[in-house]
Amino acid sequence: MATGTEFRRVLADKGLVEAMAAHSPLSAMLAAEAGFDAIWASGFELSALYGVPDVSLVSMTQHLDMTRAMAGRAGLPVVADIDTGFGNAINVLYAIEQYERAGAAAIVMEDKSFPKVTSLVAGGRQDLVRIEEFQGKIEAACAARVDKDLVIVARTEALIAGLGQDEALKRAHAYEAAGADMILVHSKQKTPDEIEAFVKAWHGKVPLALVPTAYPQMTVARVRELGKIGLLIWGNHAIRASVGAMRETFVRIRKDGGIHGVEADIATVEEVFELQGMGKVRDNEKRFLR
Ligand code: SPV
Ligand code: MG
Repeated sequence: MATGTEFRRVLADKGLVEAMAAHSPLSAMLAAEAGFDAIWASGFELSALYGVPDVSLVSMTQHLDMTRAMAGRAGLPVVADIDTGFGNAINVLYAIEQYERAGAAAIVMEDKSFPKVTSLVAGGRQDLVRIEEFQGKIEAACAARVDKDLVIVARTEALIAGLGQDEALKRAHAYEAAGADMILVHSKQKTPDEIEAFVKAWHGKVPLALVPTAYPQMTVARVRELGKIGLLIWGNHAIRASVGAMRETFVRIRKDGGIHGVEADIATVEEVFELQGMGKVRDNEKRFLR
C-alpha cells in the first residue's frame, strides 16, 4: 500500500494519527517499536543532528535523503517537514515530486518566508508570506503529487508570529480552499488555551494537526476529546531524549575514569545488534556463503 494511503487508512481507523519525531533511521525504528502510528521527519531534529540552528541551513537534499532512509527502515508512514517548501511555488513542484518518490506519506509546508527561523525560539523573526502566495504553493503541491493520497498539510504560523486568532483562522480557511488535506496550527504559548480556542473556532471540513511541544499538558486523551484533530505530532522528543542520555553518559565516563559505571544504564551491544538485524546476517551467511 502506498504510504499516503496507509496514513489515510490509519486516520480513518483510529480517528487520530500519532507521530513521533525522528532524525535518523534508528530513531524512527525505535518510534515504530514504541507503537507510534507515523514518523515526523522534523526539520528541527535534523538541524540539531547536524549541530546547526533550524533556520533553513539544512538543504532539501539532506532532509530528503534522511526522509528516504527513515521511510525505508521504520515501516511507518513518514510525515515530512518541508519547512517553507525550499523557495517559491516552482521549488515546491520539484520538492513534492522528490518527497513522493522518497516514500513520504505526507508533507507539511509552512507559511513563513524563506529563510525561516525556528518557531519556538524566544523573540525569533517570524515573517509570513502573503496568503495568496501560500495558496499558490499549496496548489503547486497538490498539482505535483502523482499519488493523490499523498497528504498535503498546510501549516500556519500566524499564532507563532503573534498575529492572533482571526488571522490564523483566515489563513487556515484560505489554505483549505487552496486544496490542503489538513491544517497544522502551531503555538508557542505555555498553556493549551490559545490552541484550544483555535480548535473550537475551526469549522472547516479538513482535520487539524497539532505540535504541543510548548504546552506539554496536552494529552492524547484531551486531543481526542477536543475532536477535529487528525494528526498529533510529538515534535522533538527523539533528539531531546538523545541529548539528555548522551550528556549524562559522557559526563559520567569522564568522572568515573572509565566505562564501568555506565554499563548497567545504557543499551547493551546485543540490543544494538538486534536493532541492526545481525541475527539475519548470521542466517544468511549459513544460507548463501559458500
Ligand atoms: C520541527 O520539529 O521541525 C517543527 C516543529 O517544525 S517546531 O520546531 O516546534 O517548529
Ligand atoms: Mg520544522
